[in-house]
Amino acid sequence: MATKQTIHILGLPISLGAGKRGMDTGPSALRIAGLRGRLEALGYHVHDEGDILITSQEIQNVENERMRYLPEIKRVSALLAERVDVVLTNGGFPLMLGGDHSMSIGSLAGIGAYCKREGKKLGVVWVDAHPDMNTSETSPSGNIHGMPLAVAMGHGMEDLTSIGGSFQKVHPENVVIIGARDIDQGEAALIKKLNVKTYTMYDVDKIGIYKMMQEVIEQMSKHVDHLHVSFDVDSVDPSIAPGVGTPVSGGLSYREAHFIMEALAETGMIASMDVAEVNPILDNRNKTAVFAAEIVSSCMGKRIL
Ligand SMILES: [Mn+2]
Repeated sequence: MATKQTIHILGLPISLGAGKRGMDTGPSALRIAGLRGRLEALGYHVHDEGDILITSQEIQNVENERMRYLPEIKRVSALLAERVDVVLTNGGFPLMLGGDHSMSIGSLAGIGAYCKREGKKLGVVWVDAHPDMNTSETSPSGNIHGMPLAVAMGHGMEDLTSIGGSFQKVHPENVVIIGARDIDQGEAALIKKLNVKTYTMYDVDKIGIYKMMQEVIEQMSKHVDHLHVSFDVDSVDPSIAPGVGTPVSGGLSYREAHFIMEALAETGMIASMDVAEVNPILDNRNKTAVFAAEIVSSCMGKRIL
């Protein structure tokens, strides 16, 4: 077997972006689910860099109801961005464990900075029940975990869009959202304005997973040379993954989720990954973290045969 890339695990045990507890133990739950061993079994070297420490929610005040916990989220996102950039610059594969989906502000800032410096075109496959395209103006809750994809495309507060450098980290035409079924009004407007390719659950049902992934891969292969997968575990139906930040019924099936990962892995284009919103408080015997660890394995090339 050819020497495989080293996977660098970076944990961001954050739940400030959701404003509720639980996802801050997500990285531990994923490790307990045997993530490292699963990846080593695929032939990878794995370097677990541990977690970035986050100040407890209980000792912070919400200063801005439109952008809850902004100062701490901004601080740790900048730290994560720097570490992701270093891993990529040294030729490693960064695997980010969340934490709520605000984690992707930092990961995409770091990946975007690396790609800009190296002249690479970044593409993002966002697998999620939510498009995470709110801004401080449109968000009904002020929870920042509903904003990371907008931030990565340069929309939202300068505090966040400037992390990793003040530029658009990913161009909307190189973004695909899969599994969406809970979309706020402001998000729908921004999706239309930016023309972000969005496969809602209606589209998954209508097109079928195989043909849909052919389309996604065709779109990505045209322009992209660094493919990032951001997997929010709530994309999957809560019957499979009950332990998530924001469960929404009517999600992807077990096989649909794996097929998405297997099809992307086959392209050989995946260069970084986030796993977001594992919430052990709502879970049942760590079933959701085990599922998420299996999804990471599929994304990293595990095949049935
Ligand atoms: Mn999300």
